[in-house]
Amino acid sequence: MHARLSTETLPDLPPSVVRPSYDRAAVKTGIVHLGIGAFHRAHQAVYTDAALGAGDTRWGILGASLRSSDTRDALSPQDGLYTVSVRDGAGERVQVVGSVGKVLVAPEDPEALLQALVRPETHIVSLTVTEKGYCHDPASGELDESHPDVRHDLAHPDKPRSALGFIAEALNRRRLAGATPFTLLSCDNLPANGATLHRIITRFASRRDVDLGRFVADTVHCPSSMVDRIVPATTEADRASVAAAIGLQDSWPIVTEPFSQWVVEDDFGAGRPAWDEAGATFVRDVAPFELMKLRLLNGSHSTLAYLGYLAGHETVAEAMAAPGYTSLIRRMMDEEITTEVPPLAGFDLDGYKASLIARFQNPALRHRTWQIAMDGSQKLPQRLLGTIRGRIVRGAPFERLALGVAAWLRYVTGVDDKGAPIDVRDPLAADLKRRTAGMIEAGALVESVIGVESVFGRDLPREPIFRSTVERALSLLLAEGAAATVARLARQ
Ligand code: CS2
Repeated sequence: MHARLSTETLPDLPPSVVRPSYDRAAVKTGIVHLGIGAFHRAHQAVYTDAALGAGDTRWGILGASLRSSDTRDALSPQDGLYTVSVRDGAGERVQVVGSVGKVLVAPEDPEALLQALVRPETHIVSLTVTEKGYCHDPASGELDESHPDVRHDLAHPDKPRSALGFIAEALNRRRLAGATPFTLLSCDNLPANGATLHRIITRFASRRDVDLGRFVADTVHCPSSMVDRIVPATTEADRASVAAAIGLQDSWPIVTEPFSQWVVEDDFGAGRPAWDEAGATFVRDVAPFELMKLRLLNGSHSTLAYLGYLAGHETVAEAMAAPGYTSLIRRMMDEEITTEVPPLAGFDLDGYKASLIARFQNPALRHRTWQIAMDGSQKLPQRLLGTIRGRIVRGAPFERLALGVAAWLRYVTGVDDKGAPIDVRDPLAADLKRRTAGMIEAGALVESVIGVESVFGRDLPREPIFRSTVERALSLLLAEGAAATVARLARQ
């Protein structure tokens, strides 16, 4: 049995393992991060670790979980230290990251998190709370005022549950104390994530109090950012291999790919770390990068997840190796998505698409299709449906994109191609189950599911070409299964 990774055992790491080069005891907490999951720990925390290493010690991270205690339970005995194992077919690079200090569990003690948010040294509040954490309507991008957490947090402002409730209460306390607000940095895969967060939090705050609403609207900076790194959930096998690599036990290491990208709108009200020195790109307008990434990477990812899962492929790399899948994705990108991605001067789009294919094929990552399939109702609008809208306006075909949508529809019926039940995780799972119960015919299924306005809006159900193309794809999936449908499309 190995000793546990911690400040005390840090010197015992083998020399090949990269570790914090700075004095962690001298680091101040400048960032509170809401939603401290694997993605944050493989991405922003790594950039921040490098910025701390460059000498600016104002930017330590205090992490907060809005739901469960497992990250805190794993990291506290390790003084916040954890391992990042970067893997591809060529090998592994291992790093111990030190930018995260304390982790709070919001439901255990909401007041402790509020106090951390109110401290004047907290200059940035960043978020990875996933799409559903914004309590919004994915099709319109507006606050969902009927959301149970929104209602709860408006009724109990000092005992919030949602990210919005914590942020609004903290901003209110700062406002009443005459202090400046913090910058709010969304790192979730939402289109125009900064502007979207600004709109939602302003609406939420003005529902609490008109003056607070005005304060938020006028003074809070919400830069947009495009985040990219593939980070599968950690497995027991990962824990064992990381322990072997570092000679210490780490309860929650992170496994990820070599690729990492962060494009951030340079609009911080109260300073920021030198994340650019660690490889982040600061730009005036993130929108073209965001659209490119959401549509090409995430659109393909979701399509692979549903078509892969239905056919029995456990991981993305496994699906990519099955007949027709790689060709389907490549042609979907080239023939149906590229026209709907804004041009970026001097950017090598072909190289980008080729690198996506290679990343999906990374044999060293076990990225489960089931993991990506989660929360489809929150993901489809920005990943596939916006692209389809563009194709419809152009009068151009979108068979493969429609197959992605049909595969989601097939997935949420809750039974796979072999008749086995699917554990569908989605905030709308119960509604989707009701809508699909007992239906076996493509036309009826499409009719019923595209009526979900928060996913499809009001416009798509009225487009005959949308209906008929999704219905055709779904008929094939129902009659032949995902594997045969993908193989058939590859031949066409
Ligand atoms: C994935 C993303 O789970 C998912 O929905 O598509 O988490 C994806 O791996 C990241 O956006 C990559 O940057």
